[in-house]
Amino acid sequence: MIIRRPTDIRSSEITEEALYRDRRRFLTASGAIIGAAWSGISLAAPVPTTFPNLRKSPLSATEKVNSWQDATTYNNYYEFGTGKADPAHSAHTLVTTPWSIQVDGEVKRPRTVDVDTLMRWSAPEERIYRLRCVEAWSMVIPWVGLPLAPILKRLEPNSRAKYVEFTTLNDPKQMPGVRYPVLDWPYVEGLRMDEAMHPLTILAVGLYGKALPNQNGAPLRLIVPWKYGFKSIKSIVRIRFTEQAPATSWNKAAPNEYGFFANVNPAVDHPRWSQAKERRLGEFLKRETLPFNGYADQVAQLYRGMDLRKLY
Ligand SMILES: Nc1nc2c(c(=O)[nH]1)N[C@H]1C(S)=C(S)[C@@H](COP(=O)(O)O)O[C@H]1N2
Ligand SMILES: [Mo]
Repeated sequence: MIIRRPTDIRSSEITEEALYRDRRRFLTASGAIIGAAWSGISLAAPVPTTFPNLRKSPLSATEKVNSWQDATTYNNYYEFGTGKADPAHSAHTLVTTPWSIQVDGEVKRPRTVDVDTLMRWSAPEERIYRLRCVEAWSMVIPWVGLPLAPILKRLEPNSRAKYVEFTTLNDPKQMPGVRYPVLDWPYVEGLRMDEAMHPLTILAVGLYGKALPNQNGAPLRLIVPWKYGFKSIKSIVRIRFTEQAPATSWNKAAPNEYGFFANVNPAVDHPRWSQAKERRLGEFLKRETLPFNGYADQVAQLYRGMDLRKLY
């Protein structure tokens, strides 16, 4: 079964969801902005809290999905601490409305776009994707996302644009973790243009049919399902088109461990551990890791002729 009916959801998850819904309701009540958005006035409007009538993408995986609890309480978001539970505890301080994204670099016209504008350009779809962390755990999550390709086209990169760089918000007032020099903040990630334009690449705005919780990268984060999780950058405030490969945070921090491409590759060990197996959250026995996280048929051709042992 791919999507669970409400009757399949354990009571522990319902409690978690109810708390989350209450918090959203509180946020809604505390500002008139959402009302304005629904009445059609663009005030750098927030992402809706639920997405009724979502189109289900045929690009979805057909595996059993992880629980809402797994997806929203076991996170990597170092701006809110390095522990897996830290983001769920601390990310409520992130203010996600209004939210706009600076677009610059190799474009016809540098500009600022808000999330609402992106939502008008491209309808959200539900896509069940695997996310696999370098630390060898994985999850299957029903993301709500906007295909990235049509959005990038609308942003009109020029002919020099060969890469896309993404940057996360860097605000010590909202993000306790950026006071510590764990990474060279802000968090930066990048894709080659053909990777960014691949139909599997999305900008996620939700999961399980609801708006993204802050710990998962609200209001807008990248999901590139064939790459290690660290490429899937959260809470994006800037999209810059570049001629050269952008310098990315994890690559700068430990270039021998984290390459620019970071395609899931069971054949190439991480310097400190094997990549051959992974633990699906909630399962006891490890699984074999699949090349390109199981998306080889769709993406392997992007890397034809490249030595993926060197270009990890
Ligand atoms: N800005 C930012 N984005 C980030 C991270 C981070 O620390 N900061 N962690 C990455 C890593 S290592 C992983 S595995 C995924 C985790 O996404 P999830 O918490 O939604 O499962 O987010 C990625 N995006
Ligand atoms: Mo990760």
